[in-house]
Amino acid sequence: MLKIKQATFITSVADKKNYYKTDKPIIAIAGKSNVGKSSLINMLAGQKKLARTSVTPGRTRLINYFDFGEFILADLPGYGYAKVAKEEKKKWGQLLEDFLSTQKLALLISLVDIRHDPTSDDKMMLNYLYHYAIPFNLVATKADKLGKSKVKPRLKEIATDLRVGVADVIGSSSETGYGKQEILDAIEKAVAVYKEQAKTEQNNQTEE
Ligand SMILES: Nc1nc2c(ncn2[C@@H]2O[C@H](COP(=O)(O)OP(=O)(O)OP(=O)(O)O)[C@@H](O)[C@H]2O)c(=O)[nH]1
Ligand SMILES: [Mg+2]
Repeated sequence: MLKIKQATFITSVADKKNYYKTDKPIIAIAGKSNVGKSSLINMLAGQKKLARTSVTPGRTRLINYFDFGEFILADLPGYGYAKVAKEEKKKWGQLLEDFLSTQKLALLISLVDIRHDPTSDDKMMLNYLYHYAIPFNLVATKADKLGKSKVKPRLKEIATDLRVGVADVIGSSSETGYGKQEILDAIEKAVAVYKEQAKTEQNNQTEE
């Protein structure tokens, strides 16, 4: 079972020249502004103030990297904030596509708000993931805002809407810690797969 001993902030990056290079597996966190990306990172770290959470969404255009020991977490800028102009949205799309095509990821965790139906941006995100063959999990955030009996049926609805298996959608709450272990389990699996692949690639190279 994966346990986080300590997590530290590494760096903020604005463009692809400076993407963080590491041998450790990288897990990225994506989702629209205000969905709870930074809060989720704090929950996983067991630290309240590791990633800055914001009441006013949609201002950060930076990728923030955190060292979690076994792996690196990348907090991606939020997308789809209603008040952001078209030009801004285009820039965000470019940044995201650059990132997904350049930085090799062990897993991308795509966040949606459990109370809302996935947006066209959420669906575009999934299309990128399929296109670049990036392993992903979906996390439905803010489950504490729903009555307990409503959580499971909502996860199913979200899975159907996004055409993914219901086992790929994890409910979570950064307020109560609900879903934390399930997310860590998904990360642990992805890290193991990533390391296995890296080993195979290395062996292939020595054989050549
Ligand atoms: N009730 C509840 N509130 C949450 C949860 N997660 C996040 N929030 C609140 O939602 C707001 C946005 O959270 P952030 O973690 O800053 O969201 P973000 O996705 O990082 O936002 P950007 O960085 O602006 O894209 C904050 O007021 C959080 O306190 C949750 O699980 N439950
Ligand atoms: Mg944030």
